[in-house]
Amino acid sequence: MLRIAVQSKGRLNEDTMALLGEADIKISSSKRTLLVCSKNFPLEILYLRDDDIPQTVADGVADVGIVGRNELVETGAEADVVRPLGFGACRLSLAIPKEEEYVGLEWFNGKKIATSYPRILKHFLDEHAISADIHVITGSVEVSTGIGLADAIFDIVSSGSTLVSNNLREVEVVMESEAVLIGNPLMSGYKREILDELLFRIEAVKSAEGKKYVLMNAPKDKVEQILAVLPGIKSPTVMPLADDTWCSIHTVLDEERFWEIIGQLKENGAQGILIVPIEKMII
Ligand code: PRT
Ligand code: ZN
Repeated sequence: MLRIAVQSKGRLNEDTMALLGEADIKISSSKRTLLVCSKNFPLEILYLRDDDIPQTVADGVADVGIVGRNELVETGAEADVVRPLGFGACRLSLAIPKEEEYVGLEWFNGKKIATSYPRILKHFLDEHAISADIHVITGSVEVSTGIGLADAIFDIVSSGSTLVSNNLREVEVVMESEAVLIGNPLMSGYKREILDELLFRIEAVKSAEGKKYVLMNAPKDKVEQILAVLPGIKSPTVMPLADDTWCSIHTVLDEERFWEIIGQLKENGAQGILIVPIEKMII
């Protein structure tokens, strides 16, 4: 049995549970105790606060965990990053009152900076030989300057709207973060095998993200032009139809380029274009 530590509630919980669900790992949602066993995969789910996940994995109390890279780095816990997961994207930034004139990093010399990430901030300031007073607070960092608690803040930014509504301006991005799958470096061979199976499933889910399966009928004399506009994973599949002047073309398309490509397919005479969602893709 492999034990995974996940955030019990909060920003990463929903995407984490959705990822496990898409990997067909069934977890009873009614029984929200601290530790829940999957019904169809050798996985135990340990629900924790995100702050506790890195150390729990480093100590081997959980074998793997899903947490923001920012938390992993801040705790300094000795856990390996097994795989970035592509959700929970944010950055750790320095922000100052918007009316202040920013002259560069020296602005922070002698200033008081409020943050919940003192370790990452100290490392950054030391690296740039800036001497500032780090004031640690655990919540609502963004109000610190408004109430006179600090001159600047160092906090998580995602859309930036929290900074704007607190009259702050982002001046330095110190670290980019996203949710990562972390693992205990000393995991047994048996647990590693389960982790490999979990990774295989995550890979299949992630490969299918943003992709559509597209089928269309095409006049045979236009197949070459149509194939030229299809990026496809490998070469698209071309199959004969009962009417031998037509054929059927199947391929996989990126959602992002989708409408642009469909337009070109139609111009080249493709008809009956079907777009089908892809659940998993094993490359
Ligand atoms: O209860 P627990 O301790 O488990 O949760 P928590 O309250 O400590 O963390 P939570 O759930 O808020 O965040 C978990 C993780 O999500 C973080 O460690 C980040 O890796 C990631 N993440 C992604 C974010 C954000 N985006 C985010 N926008 N974490 C926090 N925020 C906050 C930020 O602190 C700020 O107050 O949102 C505000 C900024 O958002 P914008 O969009 O206005 O810029
Ligand atoms: Zn937390």
